[in-house]
Amino acid sequence: MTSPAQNVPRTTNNAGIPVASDENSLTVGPDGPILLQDHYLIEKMAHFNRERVPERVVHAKGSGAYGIFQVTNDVSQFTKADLFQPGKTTEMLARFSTVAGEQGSPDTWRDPRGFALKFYTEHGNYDLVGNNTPVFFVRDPSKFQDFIRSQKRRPESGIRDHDMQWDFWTLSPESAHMVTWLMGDRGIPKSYRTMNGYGSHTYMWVNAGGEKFWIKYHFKTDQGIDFLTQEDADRIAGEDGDYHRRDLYEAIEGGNEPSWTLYVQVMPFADAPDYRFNPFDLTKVWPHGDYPLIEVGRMTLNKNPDNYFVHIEQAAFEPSNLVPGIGPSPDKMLLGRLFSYPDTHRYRIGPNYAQLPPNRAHVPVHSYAKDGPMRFDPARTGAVYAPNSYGGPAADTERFGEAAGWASSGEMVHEAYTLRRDDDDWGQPGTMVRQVLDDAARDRLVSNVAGHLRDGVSRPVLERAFQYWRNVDKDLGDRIAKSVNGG
Ligand code: HDE
Repeated sequence: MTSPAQNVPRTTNNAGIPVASDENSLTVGPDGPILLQDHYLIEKMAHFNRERVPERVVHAKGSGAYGIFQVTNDVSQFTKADLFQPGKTTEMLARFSTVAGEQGSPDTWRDPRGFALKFYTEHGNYDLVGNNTPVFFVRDPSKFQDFIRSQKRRPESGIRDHDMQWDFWTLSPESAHMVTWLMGDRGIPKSYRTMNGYGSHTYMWVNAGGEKFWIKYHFKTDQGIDFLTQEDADRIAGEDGDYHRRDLYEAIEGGNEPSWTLYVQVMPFADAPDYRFNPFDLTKVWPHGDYPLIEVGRMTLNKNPDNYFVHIEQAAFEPSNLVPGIGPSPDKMLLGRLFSYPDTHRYRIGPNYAQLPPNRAHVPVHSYAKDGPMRFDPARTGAVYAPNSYGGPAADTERFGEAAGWASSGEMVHEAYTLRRDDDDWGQPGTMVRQVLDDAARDRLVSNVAGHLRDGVSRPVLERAFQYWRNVDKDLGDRIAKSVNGG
């Protein structure tokens, strides 16, 4: 038996009771059987077996930090949300992630990146759960699960498969805009610090007078956009799987605090019905010529979490956390997400997830929820039901109707959005290829797509993929086909 080390606390079990050994279990004689009454050994084994919560079904690998959001411009004419009022500073949490990879997957795989934000406002938590792309692959929540399965692993082998990916994409032309982003430079950011973030969906803002606007969020990196080539990303994936996580952590640790400037595009409420394409379709961007960027403020990440699991793994973002002055739009994807996120948190973390440090509001919570697994904030004392005559909280009836904010009517149908004049799937990605990308970026796009297609995509999916790209841009499609066919 060694004598206890000096100047360190004595190990205890989880109940705070000092334990007799850090290294040896309790046995009958040094060689003898282990005794069931070694409750410390049993506690260690049992707790270890329960050390994980299920990883996120998408966006499993991530990194995050705390920070602040400071308003730099007066947008109070568009929203009454307290975090966007002039002079305001609000504490916040950000989590960036890849999408398809698991917790241990390399940071530099080609993938969209999550850009999830939680603002601890005076009216509770406002979550803006976006990506580093302003658009998405599908426009109906019913296609999301199928889409994700096509990007993940084959059922029989557990191996990722480009054939599945292109099969789904080429059968879903609405994906073309997002796939053009994904296969271009933005598909592998150099670091989380050098990518933009987008709310992606259209949201509704409401000002103090009750006037409504449609808006889109753009967080532009103040570090400047930067990307990795496919070759560099492949090499780094082998050398340092945590390349982006390390970069973010070390930058903040070294006082090099990354920041993003927030802009919004604002569409007058009345413009939506007659706009030339559906302004709620998540596969489309709003041209800046129609709706220019308006500066709102700056977010700065200045504090690493002191425990990754507690603050980042257990962080629970939910698009349904909308505060007064901000509401959903009729975007079907957004409406689907309003259900999905709290549902996944209840399963993944537990029904009392909102009490955990990253998720708890920074203002008093007057909810009538009580009890349940792992409850540690006592439920309210006094009345635990409403209505009551004993001073329990009462709803803010002035908010009645605000959350919806728009009207709709019609038969119940399983149908896609009604098409408008410019509602085609190929126009915007084509414009991006021809007018936004320069020659070098176009060359990399051809090379990235051709490399991806060469890796396990079979005919006829391959032929469909060539046509898909010809639909985006004839010349681009021809170049991709030539490169893959070795012509
Ligand atoms: Fe998500 N998504 N998603 N998503 N998503 C999740 O929530 C889902 C979508 C995004 O750092 C899950 O906590 C559905 C669009 C981010 O913790 C899950 C649909 C955008 C994160 C879920 C979408 C996103 C998630 C997995 C289609 C960008 C990570 C675990 C209707 C605008 C947040 C979890 C973090 C995570 C569902 C589409 C962004 C399963 C059903 C579009 C950044 O609930």
